[in-house]
Amino acid sequence: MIQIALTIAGSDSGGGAGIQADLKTFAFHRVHGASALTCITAQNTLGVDRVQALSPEMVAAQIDAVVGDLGASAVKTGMLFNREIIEAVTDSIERWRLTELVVDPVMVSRTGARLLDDRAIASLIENLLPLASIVTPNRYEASILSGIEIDSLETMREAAAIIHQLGPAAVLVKGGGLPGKLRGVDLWFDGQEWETFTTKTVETTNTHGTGCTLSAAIAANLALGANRKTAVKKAKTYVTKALEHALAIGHGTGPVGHFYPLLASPPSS
Ligand code: PXL
Repeated sequence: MIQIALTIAGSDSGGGAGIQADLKTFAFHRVHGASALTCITAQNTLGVDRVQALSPEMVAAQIDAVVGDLGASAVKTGMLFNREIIEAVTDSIERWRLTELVVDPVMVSRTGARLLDDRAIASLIENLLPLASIVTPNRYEASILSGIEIDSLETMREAAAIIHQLGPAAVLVKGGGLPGKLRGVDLWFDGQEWETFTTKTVETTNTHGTGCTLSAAIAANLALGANRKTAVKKAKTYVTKALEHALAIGHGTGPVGHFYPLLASPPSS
């Protein structure tokens, strides 16, 4: 039976991050992807030109339409943009009792565009994090959520412990961007077990969509029935492969190669 995963996230018109990355990632995993759009970005590999949010009612209506008919074995959230949308999403997740929830606490784009306003951070912490099965902050987001400056494995640990106290079942602090050996190290804490996941670092500048792709791949693996830690391990392997096959397109930071196995075999007619 085909599984269904739902992404609640923003659109990246350039196709590298956001909803577009999530749906391609779900398809790679042979999971049917459904989406509830939170906002539209005018965006390419060079950056975000413009953002327009949808109304919280429209976000909730999409979730209701999808879950009321198709159900969802796992859900991920990405760019939520403002407090009203976070409140609508939280309410829908509670109402539909969606339990396998991956929260990617997207805050700023690589080029510095704000993807979550300041008022929204408190709501994310208060309302959404306690519902999460796994929250996947990068170093920058983990600093904001924990109040700890992160520059080492030790400070990653401190931040993970604080974020876990905020209520998610598990925390994955991503070390991407840390200097030297820690660059490919992500730290897992579920309240009992600590684990570091290390993958080889891939030398590419085409990394757009990496975070979205990881959280979507975790959700896809959860939808397929993997336990949480295994879902993270498998998702990391997929992202590494997608980075190895990143696409050198556009004039800026190209996207990871979400559908890399298809690149090797042209479509048959
Ligand atoms: O990578 C974070 C992210 C999430 N969602 C959307 C984005 C981005 C980064 O640019 O555009 C829609």
